[in-house]
Amino acid sequence: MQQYGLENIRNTVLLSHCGAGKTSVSEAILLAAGAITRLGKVDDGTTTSDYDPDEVKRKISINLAMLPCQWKETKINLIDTPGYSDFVGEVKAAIRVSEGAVIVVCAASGVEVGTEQVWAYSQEANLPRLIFINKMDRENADFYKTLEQIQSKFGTKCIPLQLPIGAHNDFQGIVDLLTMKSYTGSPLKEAEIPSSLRDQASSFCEKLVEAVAETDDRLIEKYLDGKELSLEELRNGLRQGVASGKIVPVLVGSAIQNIGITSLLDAIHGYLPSPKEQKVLIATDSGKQETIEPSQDAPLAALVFKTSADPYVGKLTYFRVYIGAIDSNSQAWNATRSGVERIGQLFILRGKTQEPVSQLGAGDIGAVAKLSLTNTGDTLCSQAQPMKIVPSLLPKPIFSEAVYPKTKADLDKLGAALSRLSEEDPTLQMHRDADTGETILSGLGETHLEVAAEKMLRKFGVGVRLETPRVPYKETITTSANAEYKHKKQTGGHGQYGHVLLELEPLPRGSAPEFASKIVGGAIPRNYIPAVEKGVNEALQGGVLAGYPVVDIKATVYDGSFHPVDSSEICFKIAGAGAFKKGLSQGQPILIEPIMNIKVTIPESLTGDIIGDLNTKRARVQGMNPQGDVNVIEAQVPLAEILRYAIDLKSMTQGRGSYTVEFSHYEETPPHIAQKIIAERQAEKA
Ligand SMILES: Nc1nc2c(ncn2[C@@H]2O[C@H](COP(=O)(O)OP(=O)(O)OP(=O)(O)O)[C@@H](O)[C@H]2O)c(=O)[nH]1
Ligand SMILES: [Mg+2]
Repeated sequence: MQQYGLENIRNTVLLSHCGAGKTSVSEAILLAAGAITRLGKVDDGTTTSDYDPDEVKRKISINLAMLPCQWKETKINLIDTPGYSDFVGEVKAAIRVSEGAVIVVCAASGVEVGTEQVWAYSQEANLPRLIFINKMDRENADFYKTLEQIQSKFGTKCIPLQLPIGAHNDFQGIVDLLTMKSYTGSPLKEAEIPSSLRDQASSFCEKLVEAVAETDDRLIEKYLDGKELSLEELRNGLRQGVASGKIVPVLVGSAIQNIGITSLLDAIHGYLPSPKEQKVLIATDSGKQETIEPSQDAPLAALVFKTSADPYVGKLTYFRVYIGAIDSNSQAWNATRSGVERIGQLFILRGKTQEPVSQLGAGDIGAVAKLSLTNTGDTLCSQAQPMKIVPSLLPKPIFSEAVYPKTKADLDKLGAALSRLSEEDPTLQMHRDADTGETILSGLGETHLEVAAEKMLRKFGVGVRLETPRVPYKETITTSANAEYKHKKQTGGHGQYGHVLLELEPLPRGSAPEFASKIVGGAIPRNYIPAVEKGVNEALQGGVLAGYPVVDIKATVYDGSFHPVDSSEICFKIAGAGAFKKGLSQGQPILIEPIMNIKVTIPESLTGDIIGDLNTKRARVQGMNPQGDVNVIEAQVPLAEILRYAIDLKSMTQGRGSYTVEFSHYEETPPHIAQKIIAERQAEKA
């Protein structure tokens, strides 16, 4: 097995809007580098990357996939990611462990919402990047129009390294602007630059040389003196320009026709940085972050960035080594959980293929099965020199559905399956809603949860139905009321007797229920008062309107009577509950509903539409904060109106919007809406 030095590795993430061709590009790269012998196709479900049955079925990527290959003396750990926004957790994890990115743009669709999003993520992560304009063979493919969009969105630092020769059916190859050589055919062969492209190529070449010269004082001096820069100077300058983010080279090709793939490999190898050039970001004990130098000859530090739950192998842990090396059949210290972890056989993954290795060194990425203690985000290191590498920040769940098991057997396995699922995908969370009794699964969108449900069936054999969660309505009163209830029964010998007078008062929203006794002079003997309270507490569980829990209320027992023989605790409990229910009916009861604070981030130009829609959802808009070309709208809105907001917002903004939501308080449900809810509940009960 070959070990790679830090400078001979490129951890490279493929990013794009969904469907721009990341997976197809990755497959073409693996073939070009000799890692596979047959080119798989997304549409046939035969790619190395999209091997998961959910991916094959939907013809989209859902999980990040490791796709290592060797190019020249360098190991390229290509990471394919999903473009669909529900799976952004995978994208963020892949970005975290990469030093460079290739952003794939479709030559026919140009810059799309997802392109802007992944650009922003790689910007946030300070990730040096290349752009690959793919699908030049497609009808409507337009290199120059796409380039113009790229430059107007992301700046003129995005500068072509190549020009396409022909397009659509007639896409033949590329002109390399650094060498001013042209390559056509598959595999590419050197050819003359077509005469029709010569002027164009010279002018783009000049722009490229100027951009490269500007990255370095020595180069710009030479350039301004009118001296020619050597190819080596240009390549070094370009490499530095990419590393510092001053230049983003634009390449072009077609994954399906295998054009431009080897020059993309050359560019990843030649211009993207290696792990040696990326500092390691660690969290200090005081909660701050600092960076340290990567190194091969120091005690181990590796970050776990993904866990997958496999029904056969069990838990599979993906990690990237930053410092030192990790060995098969060894031990490591989990600094995040302060415990020793036994490390079994190490693997290199290529899609679903696992290749055993005895050691993985700094900069490299691998996997290990059946760790007991370790979760995504943890650092494995040496106990003598513990440290915590900063993991990727995960997006918070925004879309929830209630999970109902299909059968009794499914119910028994549900809890375990859900917890393994959220272990595998930390952007999935689950909890039990104590008010509605439902098990709630939350994630990043509808597709995310659908895929989770399918996975649950396929991997753990648990069948579930997903439904829109119930709203935890509550009931309360609006005026004080006095109520009396006498429980009296004479049956044969021993009778039953309990008699309670209660005063009910509304309390401010969010109060805990209160109970008090003002009994003096023994109208009810003291030992029966707790029984009255028990009765009240039971009656609190379901109100008189629609059986929702009763809140924000104080009950005071102030009078009553008893019978020396027939009274008992149970009689006073019944009387307490009876008086409470009567009092509720008399206290002008209302339904109250949860109100949420919502923060919606959208492109400025859509502000009117989004506010208009929020108004139809009974929202109160509380503020707007324009930030650049986006607007952040803050509002309060009833939970009942935004149960499917993730879907609404996606369609209103074509995926450009995002939001966060949190509980604020309870408020009265408007009467005409309350009537409907009450009628529905009654129908349900009947
Ligand atoms: N004509 C043409 N079609 C392509 C090319 N590259 C990809 N496609 C097609 O575009 C579609 C999407 O390709 P994928 O490789 O799955 O794109 P992706 O970016 O991985 O998609 P997600 O994983 O869903 O984000 C498939 O039907 C591919 O066959 C190309 O160079 N030319
Ligand atoms: Mg894909």
